[in-house]
Amino acid sequence: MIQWFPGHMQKTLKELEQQVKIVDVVLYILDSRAPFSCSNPSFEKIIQNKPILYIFNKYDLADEAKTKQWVTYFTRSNSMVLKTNATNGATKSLVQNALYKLAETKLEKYKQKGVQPVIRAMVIGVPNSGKSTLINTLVGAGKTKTGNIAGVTRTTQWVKVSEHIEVLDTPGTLWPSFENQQVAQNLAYIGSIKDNVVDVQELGYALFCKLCEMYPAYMQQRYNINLQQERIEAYEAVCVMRGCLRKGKEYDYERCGQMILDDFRKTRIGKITLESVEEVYEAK
Ligand SMILES: Nc1nc2c(ncn2[C@@H]2O[C@H](COP(=O)(O)OP(=O)(O)OP(=O)(O)O)[C@@H](O)[C@H]2O)c(=O)[nH]1
Ligand SMILES: [Mg+2]
Repeated sequence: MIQWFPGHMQKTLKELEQQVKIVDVVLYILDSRAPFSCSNPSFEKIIQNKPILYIFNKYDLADEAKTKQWVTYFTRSNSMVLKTNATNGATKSLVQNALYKLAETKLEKYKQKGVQPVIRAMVIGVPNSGKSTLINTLVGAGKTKTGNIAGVTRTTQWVKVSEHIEVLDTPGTLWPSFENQQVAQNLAYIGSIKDNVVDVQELGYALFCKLCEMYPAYMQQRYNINLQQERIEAYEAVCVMRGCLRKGKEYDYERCGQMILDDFRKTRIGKITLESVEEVYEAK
């Protein structure tokens, strides 16, 4: 069972409920590799009827065809969807333009008075999805701390992007319990749940099995495996080929598991999306 809901997340959710009252737009960051799993049920109550800018971030790491389907799935009224690589400078104008579009009513109202108002946006999303990176790109400077592990940002922070845009950076938040452990696993695969609260050996093997089903050609190419074999045998063959062995030639499942996770996260296996729209519809 994967479970991770530290105190600072609970505190953040409470704070978001307050901050949302003064924002014009909610910037909802999703990791393109698992956009459904990144949808936090706790956010629904918080967002209420504020306009939403869904950001499909890290789309440079994801399966393009599946991202397209997910974008359609998330397109709804009073919202916009953008695909981004938050580390890329070109993202700045894309996001700014979308913010202005979503805050059109406010802009119009103030225009009549002859002033340009400040647009306030709140950035929310699961840990490690790229919230702080996106803000730094919008500002064009390292205003917030970023890092490739879950839980880097610990407190909320308003950041001035320009004279007319302010954004709130927030700590990545999850929810009190995962009803669906597949969702929890997907979040762990993409690094939104810290590796030290999961069993890396189990997680790595589960990812191996999942990818053999979803992306057999990529797996064959990367690890030269025989997909006709039992999964565990194929996995042990990878342990041997990659030198993941302990003394006495025992399989080092943990090291192999970590390697699979790293390979996936660094797109060495390929550009992968862990869930499909069809799956979600079938589950409904
Ligand atoms: N390839 C790629 N990497 C990205 C992208 N956006 C962010 N990253 C990387 O993802 C990691 C996490 O980014 P952060 O901005 O710290 O994530 P966060 O959502 O603020 O995380 P928390 O503060 O823990 O909630 C960093 O190593 C970033 O460089 C992207 O679009 N593409
Ligand atoms: Mg952060």
